[in-house]
Amino acid sequence: MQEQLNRILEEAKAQMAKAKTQAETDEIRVKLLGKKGELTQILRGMGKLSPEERKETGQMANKVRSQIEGMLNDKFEAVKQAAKEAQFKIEKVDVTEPGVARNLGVKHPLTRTMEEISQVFMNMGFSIVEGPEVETVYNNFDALNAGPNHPARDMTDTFYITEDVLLRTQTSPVQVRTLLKQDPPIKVISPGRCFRCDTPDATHSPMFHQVEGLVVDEGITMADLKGTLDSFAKQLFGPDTKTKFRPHHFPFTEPSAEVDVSCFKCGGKGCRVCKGSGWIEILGCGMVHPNVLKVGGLDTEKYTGFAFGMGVERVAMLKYGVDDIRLFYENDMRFIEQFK
Ligand code: 2NM
Repeated sequence: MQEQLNRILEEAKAQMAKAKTQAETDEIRVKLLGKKGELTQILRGMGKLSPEERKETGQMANKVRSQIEGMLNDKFEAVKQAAKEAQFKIEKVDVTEPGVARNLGVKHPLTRTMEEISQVFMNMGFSIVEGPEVETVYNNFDALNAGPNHPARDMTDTFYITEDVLLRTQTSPVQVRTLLKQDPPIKVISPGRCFRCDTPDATHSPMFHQVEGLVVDEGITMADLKGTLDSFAKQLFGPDTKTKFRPHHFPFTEPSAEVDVSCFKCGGKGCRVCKGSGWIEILGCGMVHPNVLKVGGLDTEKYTGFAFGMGVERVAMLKYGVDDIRLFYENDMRFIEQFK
């Protein structure tokens, strides 16, 4: 029986050396020490022994048992530690590995330009107003002092939906709505889509974008107009930008002007962008015509105002050196992704 015990102890040592996982050590524990385990069987068979033998064998069996238990516990801890270290190895973060490049989207160049223009005016205290792209003929033409025979009303220039409803040809009807709704002081810009019956080419598109502005209060003068637009040009094109106001004509303003900025590419010396002149036409403007102010029910002796408008595509083409307006609408990612 003592021999058997020694054999069990040797076997336990051998098996334990092979065990690699917690499950394997548990298996050994059950096989040797469990209810039906080898050691348990031996202890059960001790009843048949003489009292002396029983005492001696009992002591030995207990010693073997506690030896095996000690070994099992050591092994269990060692295997547990090894498993933990293996897990740490798998989970290790190598901070020197290169990152995964994420392909981020970009804002469309027109959205970006429109936002840049809007931001400059917001910084100067303008609010943004929006209105419908489908407008009344009244808001788009009559209220803006375009006489009944004004050429802009022509069927061939304007998308009419009915006799009284059209796709707006500019965003100024939004300002008419503002005049009808709000008392001075008024200081708004209206960015948005416009539509004109044009055949597409490098500089024309039947759908395009504008940002127009309107300021109305007591004592607004041409000096406010010039100061505001000169500051705008410097903020959008750089602090060295100069402006030039040339007389022009619009039905809704009197006097009216077109504004040129000194070429931001060559600084005024003359290049391809400014076609050698050193100047680039950027917007139209003027003092709001009394007939337009009257639409808002304003006393034209008390209130005056200025207004302006610019094409977003034109600004974007100049700023980013785009030579064909149609590129903005083709959604070719090779074009759009260049504006990162
Ligand atoms: C332009 C040029 C000049 C303009 C006028 C108005 C309104 F509604 F106040 F009459 N809004 N925008 C205006 C004036 C627009 O675009 C080239």
